[in-house]
Amino acid sequence: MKIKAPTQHKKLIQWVQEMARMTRPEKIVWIDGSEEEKKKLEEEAVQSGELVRLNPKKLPGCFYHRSDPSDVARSENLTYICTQHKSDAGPTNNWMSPKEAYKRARKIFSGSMKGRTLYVIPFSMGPVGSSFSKVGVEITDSIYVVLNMRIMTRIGQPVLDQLGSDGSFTKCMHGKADLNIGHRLILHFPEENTIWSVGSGYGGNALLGKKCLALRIASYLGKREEWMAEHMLILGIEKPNGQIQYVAAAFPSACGKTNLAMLVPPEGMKKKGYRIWTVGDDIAWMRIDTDGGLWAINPEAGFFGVAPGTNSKSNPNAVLSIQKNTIYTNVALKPDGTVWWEGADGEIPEEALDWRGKPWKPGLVDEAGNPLRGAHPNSRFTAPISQCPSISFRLEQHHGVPISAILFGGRRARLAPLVMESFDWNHGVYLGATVASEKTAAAEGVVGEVRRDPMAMLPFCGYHMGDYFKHWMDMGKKLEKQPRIFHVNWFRQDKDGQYLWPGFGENLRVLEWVLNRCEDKVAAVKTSIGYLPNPKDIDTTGLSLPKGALHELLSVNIQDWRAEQEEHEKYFKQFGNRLPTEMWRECHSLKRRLG
Ligand code: GTP
Ligand code: SPV
Ligand code: MN
Repeated sequence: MKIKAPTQHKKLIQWVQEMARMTRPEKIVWIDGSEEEKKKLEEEAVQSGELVRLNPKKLPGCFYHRSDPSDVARSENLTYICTQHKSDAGPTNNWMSPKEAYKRARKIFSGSMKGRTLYVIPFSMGPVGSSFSKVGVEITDSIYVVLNMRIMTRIGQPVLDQLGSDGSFTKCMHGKADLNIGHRLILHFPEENTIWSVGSGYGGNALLGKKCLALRIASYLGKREEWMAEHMLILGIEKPNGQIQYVAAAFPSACGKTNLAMLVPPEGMKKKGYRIWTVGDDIAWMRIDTDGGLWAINPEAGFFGVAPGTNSKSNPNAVLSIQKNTIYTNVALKPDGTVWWEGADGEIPEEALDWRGKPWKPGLVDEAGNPLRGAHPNSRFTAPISQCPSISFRLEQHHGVPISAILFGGRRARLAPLVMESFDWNHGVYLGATVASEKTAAAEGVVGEVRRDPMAMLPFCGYHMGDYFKHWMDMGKKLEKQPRIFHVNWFRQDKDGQYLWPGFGENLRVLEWVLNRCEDKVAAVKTSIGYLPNPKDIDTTGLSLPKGALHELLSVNIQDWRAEQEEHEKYFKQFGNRLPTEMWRECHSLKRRLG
């Protein structure tokens, strides 16, 4: 197929031709990123039923999409790292040889775009032209993907201009094929800077700039080029004295990054003078600058956030961000052309269409007697970060923001205290490496199961996890000004299964302690697992915690931690001699401290 292309980049044109030969589309469209193009695509998707236009008075510029019921979360068991040597993918990734991977995917891709349009989306992760940024080009046959990429990344002609005639880019090949789970593969070729994803239309499987490029491929590049690609939110905390300090935090999927990134300070802390600036809610790219400190950008331009539980109380800034120009996926659709999900503002609708398109009303149950949900638990909104009231004025700065503290955390009903500080960088890396969390709906599988999720990167690290830990240790050595590392847990429960900590905006109370520690303003209690706060140093003014809750939140049960340490040891064994010795040292020191 001869193609007309708005670029002189020979390799790019050749690649598009090659992919078109394989998939046989009816036509090829280069995405320029213009408003007219957006309107046209929206119109076409509404005509075909791929999108529903929502009530233009109540939700202007908003659209609704349902993905296939078997395609509503990341498919981790169909996600592969395809390196020449199996050992380079490590024990925590699925591996396939590049040869086998291309062969299998080519079979599915072959002729799969017949009668469809092939879109070419040039995109930049990070501000166009920043030395931090990376360019990708995604090919897709999904308008939904184009419109989502338009929100989530910077796309179109400026990116092609930046690429010039021979700039390097990540080849991101995506096709829906027949959306059959048996014909689904999400393949990464870090050694060839290439991604092939076929058979899924769901976010993390199909918006290839996000997890595939910005984490799996980028983590590999980061190791090679001495920087870090992490599953982290970034937020600025403006203190009463007007100074803003930036914190990056890694929590597993659906464990509170979006919420923390745009939290609203509780009344008392607002009065004290605290204010929050949102830089990013999911991904951080970090590098060491000439000042010897760690600097971060958010490579994304939008939020792909969890809808259920989002309301004006839990996350007012998210609610304000999604009133216009937002794509809603797999939530419930109300008769008035607006949307609803479990835990949304307002009344529960008397009737709606659920995330599968079936008539729904409150009180329906499935065969097992469980309540039927209107929205899928992993239903999402896609909204431009520019619509967030707390957006940081430094978002577009090519330099990023300096990071003072790094937080790790997961969902732990027991064991992990509300907050603790590591003894030093290496111990902090250990806290990150041993993060465990109860599984959420963001990935297919059994919800609630506890699994280890090192640095919240288990599904996203593009190479051997042991080498990844080593990279963290090495970065620590190179940093003259190391951020302090902390571990937090907003999800500890009492005997009756009630959360002990109110969470959400109140988490700023914990962040205040974190910043005070960074500035050596408060002392801490040295325990066998790390530095814990003196209860009096967590500001609980205006908070009505159940009696004894703070004490319990900050308690360390030595018996339980001994058992936990044994689990760490077992977990680490799988990494063999690629686990850095420093990590074993941390593990054994913990054992010694626990006595
Ligand atoms: P991904 O987009 O999947 O990476 O997830 P995320 O880490 O951004 O998760 P998000 O902030 O969307 O939170 C997901 C769920 O956690 C929602 O149901 C929230 O209501 C809940 N949640 C967030 N913060 C807190 C908290 O501080 N306490 C409690 N109890 N729940 C929280
Ligand atoms: C996550 O699962 O961590 C997400 C959503 O942020 S997805 O883009 O599907 O990966
Ligand atoms: Mn995520």
